[in-house]
Amino acid sequence: MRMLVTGGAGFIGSNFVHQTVRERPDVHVTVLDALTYAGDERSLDPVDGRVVLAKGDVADPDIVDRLVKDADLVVHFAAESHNDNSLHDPWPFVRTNVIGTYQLLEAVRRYDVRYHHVSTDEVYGDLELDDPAKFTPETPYNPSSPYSSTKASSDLLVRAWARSFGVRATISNCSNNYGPYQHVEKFIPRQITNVVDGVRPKLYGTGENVRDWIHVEDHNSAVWRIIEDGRLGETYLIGADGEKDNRTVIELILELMGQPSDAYDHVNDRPGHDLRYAIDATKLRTELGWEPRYTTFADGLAATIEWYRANEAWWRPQKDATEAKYAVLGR
Ligand code: NAD
Ligand code: TDX
Repeated sequence: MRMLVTGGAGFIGSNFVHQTVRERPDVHVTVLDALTYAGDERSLDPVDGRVVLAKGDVADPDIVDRLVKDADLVVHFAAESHNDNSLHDPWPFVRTNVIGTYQLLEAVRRYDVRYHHVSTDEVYGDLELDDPAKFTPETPYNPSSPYSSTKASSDLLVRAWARSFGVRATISNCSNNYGPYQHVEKFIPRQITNVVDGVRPKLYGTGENVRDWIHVEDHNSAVWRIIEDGRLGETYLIGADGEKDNRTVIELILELMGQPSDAYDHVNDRPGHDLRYAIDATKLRTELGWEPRYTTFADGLAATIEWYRANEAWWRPQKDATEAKYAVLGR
């Protein structure tokens, strides 16, 4: 099988490629990635020789046409993915997330190629802290940020292309991922690398905001389940019952790294900061029999800390520029 993975040099995409090469020798992988600030060729080093990397833009119809024509399956991870950046400059988000998805959909329609769309729980907006509810596939879309609104837009394009044109598509909306190869701009790697540098972790606002953490390997095993057995035209929510407030996560990182658990600073909050995300993954579990493997967050986090300690050469080049961007925002 010939698989085209967009965004395969990013965090989740590169882990997906590693897992695929490891577990599925029959799959030939081509990665289409623009290698933006968030993409790194070195994230594919462990599978060097097993994967073809095409440097290019998902919003460029020519390269998309050429690569989709030769694929049996497209898995679309490429996106501008960081909420804080989207508040500063939304245009790349509209361009990559909306127009890029449009170009891919037109190409898979032209060549009748199976398509899986990787999206986020943020399309549903946020929940109250004391609300027993979780997001389900029936929750109405209500995105808060430029990032989540462009992801919501892309999901709606996929639904329309499936219904109107019969494109063979599935969609997954996953909660917050953690694990190796995540950019140091994101919450968990930012705090781990701060502690390595002797800098105090930075908690936005009160830190009571809740995220539903899932290990990247569990996200990707669910994506494969959906590709193989998901019903066409359907949406599956991916989550592993990992709700934690941000303060608890920072305290756990400090503890696991041998620091006092109160050795962090409160910094300016993110404007429009979503309060809580929580996924009800019943459909995925019952219909497709998927189960997560990383069920103890502290263990997955400890392994992630080890990975960042052992792979400083991978993240070091990004660290100063990332912190300089945050410093301007007082974060
Ligand atoms: P990331 O920012 O780490 O990686 C994105 C990748 O896409 C990078 O390699 C980048 O170079 C590439 N890219 C960006 N613009 C491109 C363009 N125009 N053309 C081609 N490639 C381009 O993101 P991530 O965290 O790995 O997220 C991957 C996908 O998963 C996204 O669609 C995101 O919305 C979704 N998602 C992420 C999370 C999470 O917690 N990180 C949770 C749910 C869903
Ligand atoms: O330094 C920080 N301090 C802090 O308190 C950073 C970078 C973040 N935070 C908070 C903001 C959020 O409540 O931590 C939480 C997680 O922040 P991010 O890592 O920026 O993730 P989030 O905004 O929740 O979005 C992530 O999950 C859903 C991904 O970046 C998205 O791509 C995905 O769709």
